[in-house]
Amino acid sequence: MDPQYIRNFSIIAHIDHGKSTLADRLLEFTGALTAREMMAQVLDSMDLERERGITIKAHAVRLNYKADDGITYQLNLIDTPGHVDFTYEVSRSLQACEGALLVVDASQGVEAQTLANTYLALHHNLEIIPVINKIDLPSAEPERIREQIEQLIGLDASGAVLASAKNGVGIKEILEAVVMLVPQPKGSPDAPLRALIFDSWFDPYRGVIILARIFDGRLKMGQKIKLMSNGKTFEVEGLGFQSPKPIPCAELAAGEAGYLHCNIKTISDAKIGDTITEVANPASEALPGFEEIKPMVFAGLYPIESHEHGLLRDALEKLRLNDSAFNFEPENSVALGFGFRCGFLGLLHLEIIQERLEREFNIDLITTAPGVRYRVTKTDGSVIEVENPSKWPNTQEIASIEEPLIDASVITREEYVGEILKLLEEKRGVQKKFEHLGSSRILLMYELPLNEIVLDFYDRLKSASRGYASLDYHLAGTRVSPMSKLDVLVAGEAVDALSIIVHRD
Ligand SMILES: Nc1nc2c(ncn2[C@@H]2O[C@H](COP(=O)(O)OP(=O)(O)OP(=O)(O)O)[C@@H](O)[C@H]2O)c(=O)[nH]1
Ligand SMILES: [Mg+2]
Repeated sequence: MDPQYIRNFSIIAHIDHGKSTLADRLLEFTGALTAREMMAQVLDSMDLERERGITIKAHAVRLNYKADDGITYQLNLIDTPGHVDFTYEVSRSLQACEGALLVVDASQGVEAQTLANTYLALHHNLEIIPVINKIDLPSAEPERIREQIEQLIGLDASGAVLASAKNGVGIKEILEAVVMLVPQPKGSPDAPLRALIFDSWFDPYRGVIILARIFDGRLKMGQKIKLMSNGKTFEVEGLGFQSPKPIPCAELAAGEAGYLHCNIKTISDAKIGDTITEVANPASEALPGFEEIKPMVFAGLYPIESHEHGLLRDALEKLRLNDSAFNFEPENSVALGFGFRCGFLGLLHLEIIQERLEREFNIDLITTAPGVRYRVTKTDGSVIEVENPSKWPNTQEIASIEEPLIDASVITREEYVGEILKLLEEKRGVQKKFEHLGSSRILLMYELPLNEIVLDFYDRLKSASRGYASLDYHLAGTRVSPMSKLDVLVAGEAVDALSIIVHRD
């Protein structure tokens, strides 16, 4: 299709502000799904997503929309997760788009991830269209939220669409805004092929399935393609787009997004962020990829029944195929036997993997206390990274220890600030900013050790604020701290599985 008639956009928001529900309405309105096929948050296809009502993975779909100008546009929409653990999904999705719908709950207003995701979108130079959602709620204050968006984010919200994703209000206005305001994709269908891999997963029958955004050139059935990071070549065996059912097509051209498979057997060959080009007419330069994501939180997973160790390894390998953010290596413990040390993006990610193992693979698990990765400089000058208390060096061998830090922002109401400040101080936080946001809301920015938020921080924050606090954070370097291994003795003997790393204080 002529790029002039293509619009690529993401839906971003704080958790639960209604992204997936809005996606439902857009699918329905454009006729991608009939009322009979429709169910709530239809793009959240994983069982766990449906049960918990949260989005974990980003989902891309193509819609056709006949606009008021009489032209039918191709809209490629990506619904994204709102939880901070999955920010990398948002950031990848944004790189495949020229615009973003910024959904803000009309009663809750701007929250921590609203800000974080807006900054991500601005960083990618996207056109941002504010949508004030849930105006059907009795507590909705759309005009106040409009002011908030202007003051806090600095976006012009005079044209913000007032919507109720639940009741289907404002849907046409949103689609018109997308068509009018989101820029058409740049890039030329006649240039050498460059397609960005922004997601991939493993299908037992077809091998790796890739989701790609075509920036230049054309991707065709039967074409010989090359992955620019490793030079490996493949032949395109399947090509199409999701609508949301997979619909095969013969060609994807510059500006479009879709899926392809080409008999890739190992998921690590189709790296997310890599550029696909054509063997016959290769591009000279790869597209800027993504920052590699690294696990931040580590815990040991052990089967309760020791004979299930092999089963657990198989299950972890399967999960890893579709979740490159997660890693594991074997470890053993005197107390718990054979298990795995696993790395996660955060606590929700840990919880989800654990639940999937128990539910999809039927393995009962023991999980050790989550911890973080430290950089230890030894007295002999060597530097090691330690995320496992059982690998902690002897005190005499340690010269210094660096622990990972995060920059955290908390948005809350004035009346809870006292309690929250107490909590942040107790967690060894250093205040960076204390800002009144108007209408008795406060933004707190703190530098905190990552180690301090992996145990009970969320629960404590929730009870300190009665649920009226939102948190966002990202890694922000390290600092030297007197950390120490704490052993727990049972009947006079140290139990390795109970050891944790703590601050000396
Ligand atoms: N009253 C009302 N409720 C809504 C509206 N839109 C969404 N909701 C409800 O808000 C809750 C969260 O909606 P989702 O669409 O799952 O929100 P989300 O932003 O996709 O959430 P995450 O993907 O977890 O970040 C659900 O219970 C929806 O039914 C609306 O316009 N009005
Ligand atoms: Mg969602």
